Amino acid sequence: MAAKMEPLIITCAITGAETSKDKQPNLPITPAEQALAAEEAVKAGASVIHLHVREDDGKPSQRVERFKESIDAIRARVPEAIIQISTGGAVGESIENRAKPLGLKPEMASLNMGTLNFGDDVFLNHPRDIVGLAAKMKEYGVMPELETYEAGMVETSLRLAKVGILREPLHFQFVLGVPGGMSGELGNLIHMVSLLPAGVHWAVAGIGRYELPLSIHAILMGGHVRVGFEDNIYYSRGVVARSNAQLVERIARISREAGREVASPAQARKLIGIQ
Ligand code: KMH
Ligand code: ZN
Repeated sequence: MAAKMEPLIITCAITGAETSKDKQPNLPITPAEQALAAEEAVKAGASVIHLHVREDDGKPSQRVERFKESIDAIRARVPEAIIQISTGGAVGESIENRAKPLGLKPEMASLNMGTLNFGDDVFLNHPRDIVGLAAKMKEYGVMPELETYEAGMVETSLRLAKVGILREPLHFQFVLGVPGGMSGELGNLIHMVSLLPAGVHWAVAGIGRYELPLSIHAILMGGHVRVGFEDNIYYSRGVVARSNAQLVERIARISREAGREVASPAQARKLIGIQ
């Protein structure tokens, strides 16, 4: 690798709202399972845990008490992890419920920067709600991660940042490969990155088969990486992954082999600007 790059921040999206146990039997659902998955992921090299919660029957939930249970369980096992709660929830969740867990004042939360078709559904993010969530995050001292599924959402983010709506420094997550958003072809990632002012941090979450190639490109391009069962349940074609940690461990290994260190949670806090 040519220039020395900053350490790689690996985020692990351990559960998500769409993945089911029938397709991925190792999906962590309960707070205890999520805590174990988070601990294993952090040991394997993750520093950020992107967190959705489920009820015991597997239904996606935005219940504050459930988030608190999971956060407490994760903290007990792996206090150093950066916990990033989802304000996206599941498609169709009310904006009120999506916002409520921000009251727990996590270090980070996702902030979805626009509306898109999401498979057969519509993932609605009204401009008024984006601004409302951003304001709450500022008020509670929560660092937003800007979830951007196509290039217009990157431009929207920069426009909102210019008028002071977003807490800075900006931290982008390019989510590529959702049917309805931009695909995970390399040209799309390159275009997204080209829109950013110098020095702005970005990561990529490649959905399904895009996860591994986009992660490898991000490692080489100086970006950061998200993996996990929310985005991809396979280790390789047709082979279901054993654990979230298995996916993290591969990324950490590839990064180190390519000469790029993997960030500890403390290093990630500094890079993201939450410390
Ligand atoms: N479940 C997706 C509809 C986020 O966490 O903020 C949205 C999502 C994004 O997962
Ligand atoms: Zn999510």
